[in-house]
Amino acid sequence: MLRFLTAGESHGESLVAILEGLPAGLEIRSREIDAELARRQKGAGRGKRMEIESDRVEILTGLRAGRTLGSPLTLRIRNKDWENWKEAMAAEGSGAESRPVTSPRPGHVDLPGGIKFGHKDFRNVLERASARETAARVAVGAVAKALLSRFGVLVASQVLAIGGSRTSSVELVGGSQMNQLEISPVRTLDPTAEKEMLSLIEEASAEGETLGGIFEVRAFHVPVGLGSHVHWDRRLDGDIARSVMSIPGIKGVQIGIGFKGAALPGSQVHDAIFHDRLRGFYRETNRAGGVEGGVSNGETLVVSAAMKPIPTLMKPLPSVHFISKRKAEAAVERSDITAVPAAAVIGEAMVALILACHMCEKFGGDSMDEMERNFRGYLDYVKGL
Ligand code: EPS
Repeated sequence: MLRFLTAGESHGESLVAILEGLPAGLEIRSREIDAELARRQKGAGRGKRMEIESDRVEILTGLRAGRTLGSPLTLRIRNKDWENWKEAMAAEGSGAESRPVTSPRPGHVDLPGGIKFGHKDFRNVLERASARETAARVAVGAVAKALLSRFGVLVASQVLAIGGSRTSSVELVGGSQMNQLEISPVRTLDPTAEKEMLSLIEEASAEGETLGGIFEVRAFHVPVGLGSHVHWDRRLDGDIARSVMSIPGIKGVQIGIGFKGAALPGSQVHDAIFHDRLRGFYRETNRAGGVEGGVSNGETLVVSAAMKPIPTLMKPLPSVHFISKRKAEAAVERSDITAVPAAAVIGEAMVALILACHMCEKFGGDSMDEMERNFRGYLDYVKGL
């Protein structure tokens, strides 16, 4: 079983991730992880923090001569901003009294988290709740992508909407689109929507507002048969929904046409089945988004997610001072105007991790060689059908 944990506070010394369950012999390159970290840092609408950080991974355990040992892989990303927070965030001493946060932000975990954990200073909540943590997820996601690429599985993403601006549907199929997406400041293939999104972000910035949006993650060449229909917690769609929903700010996740399908008759929702000698079983449509009954069906996996606007508003909403109970404006912390392009990259990481998890479960093996043998045997079986 592949599993991971992250640790670290937004303005603490470092973020750390431990990924356990990787087969031995997988080649990992730190520069490939760094490239993914840089993709997460990009995008119009990011705040000043991204100007401070230039995230780099250090691989502390689990790797020898560039290949996994089968032991836990530990990754560290240092926070450059730590220099400015050494006192306030020190593990010991009395510096924690500086920079308190006492008026909870509506939409943020400040208030429920503070009540739950008994904190009177919401900094004790927000330091861990910060989306800074997602840098660690992207680092482990990059390792998951390295594993998937050995089996031909590729994960990509695009932004479909920011604020009220939606792209006209350009189907993401890979190839040269991938470069185009990296160049776009809002990760879109639609130049008209790109302009509109950029001006919405500028307007929001001028008005002290924030913006949400929608992104889509696609995984190409996912083999048929990942996940299972036999029990609720083995379903691929359930795992994907949970992992994408766990990204800060995500309020909805859909697979395939998702919510749209609820209003259509069955004949316009389900994907007719075809077969030919070359392709085996295939579909001409993919409204299911690559999963039927909790099991991948061999078509492209299509997941989209809606992100709410970031709760830190430069023109804050009314709130209440936690101690005095007097009316107060919600706390203002440095933040982003929108982080939808970054969330798309984090979405890729989460989908890659879940797919890697299910690949390890299905094809098992303690080494990459063993896993690849199992995979090839299964593909031969599928081809023979
Ligand atoms: C982020 C780091 C944070 C924020 C943002 C994303 O850094 P700081 O709080 O020091 O500015 O810029 O976090 C949030 C949007 C949030 O809700 O916490 C990052 O590394 O992505």
